[in-house]
Amino acid sequence: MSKTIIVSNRLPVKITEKDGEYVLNPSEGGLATGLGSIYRQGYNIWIGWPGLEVNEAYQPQIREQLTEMNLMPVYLTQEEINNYYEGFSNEILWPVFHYMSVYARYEQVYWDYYYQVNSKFRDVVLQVAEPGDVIWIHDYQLLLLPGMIRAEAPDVAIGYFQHIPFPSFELFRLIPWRAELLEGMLGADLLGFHTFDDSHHFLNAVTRLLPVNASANVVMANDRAVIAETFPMGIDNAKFEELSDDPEVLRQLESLKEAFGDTHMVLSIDRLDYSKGILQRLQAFELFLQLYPEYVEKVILYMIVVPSRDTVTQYKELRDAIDRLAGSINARFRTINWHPINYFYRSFPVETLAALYNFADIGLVTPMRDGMNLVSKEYVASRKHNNGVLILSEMAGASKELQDALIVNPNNIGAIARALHEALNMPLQEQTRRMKQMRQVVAKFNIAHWVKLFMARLQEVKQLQQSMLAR
Ligand code: GDG
Repeated sequence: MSKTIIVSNRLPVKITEKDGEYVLNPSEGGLATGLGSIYRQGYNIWIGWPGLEVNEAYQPQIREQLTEMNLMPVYLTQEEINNYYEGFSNEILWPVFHYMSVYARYEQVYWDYYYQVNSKFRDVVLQVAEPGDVIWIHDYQLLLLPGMIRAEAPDVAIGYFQHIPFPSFELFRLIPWRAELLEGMLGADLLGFHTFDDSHHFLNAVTRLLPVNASANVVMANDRAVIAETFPMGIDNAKFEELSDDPEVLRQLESLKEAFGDTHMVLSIDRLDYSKGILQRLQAFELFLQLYPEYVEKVILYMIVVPSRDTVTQYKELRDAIDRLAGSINARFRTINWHPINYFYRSFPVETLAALYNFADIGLVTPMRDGMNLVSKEYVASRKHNNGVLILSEMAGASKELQDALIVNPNNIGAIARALHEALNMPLQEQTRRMKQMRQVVAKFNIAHWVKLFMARLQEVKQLQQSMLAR
């Protein structure tokens, strides 16, 4: 019987280690939930790195525990983590794909490890893959994997989905190993991206860098038709709707009402990353207070930055710059009873996030570049009274779907400041009209829908190829 194999850099599990004891907990991210309907069934399986270096003596024991959860580990050494993950993935692909190529460091050793670790993933996949199986690979850490598997198992169906943007050719061409990366991707039968622009950029790069023929969204690679298409990812909408009525969320919502009363809350939630536009957002909020001083003591910016990669110099510098700017804005505008920015550098339980999504009058999401951006959709899904305003960057994939947000260019500080003013003055009727439209989109194109669509299309593409071969 054929099965489905999901492959991603990280397994959907959190492993913590204390005094040599390892504790495993399933992670609750949207992707893990969405793909749960697949990998938990029958012989299906999810392959990936457990997220930390596991002492060799404990590897068999953890493997056993993971097997019970239909998960299969790819163990990585510290050197592999440093060079394949921190290095090639996060210091080359991440910045270039987010249009921040000045941050890229094209080290040969990064490439060597990227190749080595992708081969390691291939070996683990091949231990379990059989003819007729469907393999779904996720994201930029594994660009070589489709090609590596195809070389050894020509008949399996391979899908690949990219969660981050695919940059324009002028950016992509900068990467020394650009052709090898594209050849790796073309091992898939179906390549999925969040937006039309991403798939278009991919197709453009392929036709300009490789000797292949392409027509519309079909690339002919070694007599195999490879299809690139758009699958905008959704969220677990039902979960956020349910959270809005959860007793713990309602309790926290009451506390927020007590603490902030009639003060308008502008909410911003991101991982620490230079692609998220956090400094520009702070500058815009400062300009807003300067342009519209009548809002002093009437508005706060509630800003959560979730720690990430902060041992890397650029991230540490960004964190310091955010600390300084938030501090200086608070020092400049604060009064005895009020300070304009509540800034947190840590993560919170999802119940707290849900309470904030419910409470905040404005969701402010202004990344410089973002594959999709799920926070914007979670804010919308949580607005059960159909009020509130979303301000959204045109550089986030989500802006293609959430067209009733106030759409801004995140580099235009003045435009963000004016959008804040417009949002605060938007009549309730207008808020409701916009929010209802967006809620319909988020509810319909949810994560389960996305998974179903991608899997169905992959089956279709595979059948199409087989019928072409039979002719
Ligand atoms: C990549 C792409 C694309 C945040 N803070 C806390 C917390 N979160 C959760 C949010 C949301 C998720 O993390 C962040 O998702 P994003 O989509 O905004 O961003 P990335 O992590 O960069 O994800 C992105 C995505 O892949 C999917 O394809 O949209 O463009 O970069 O779900 O709720 N969760 C909890 N506490 C926090 O403090 N529990």
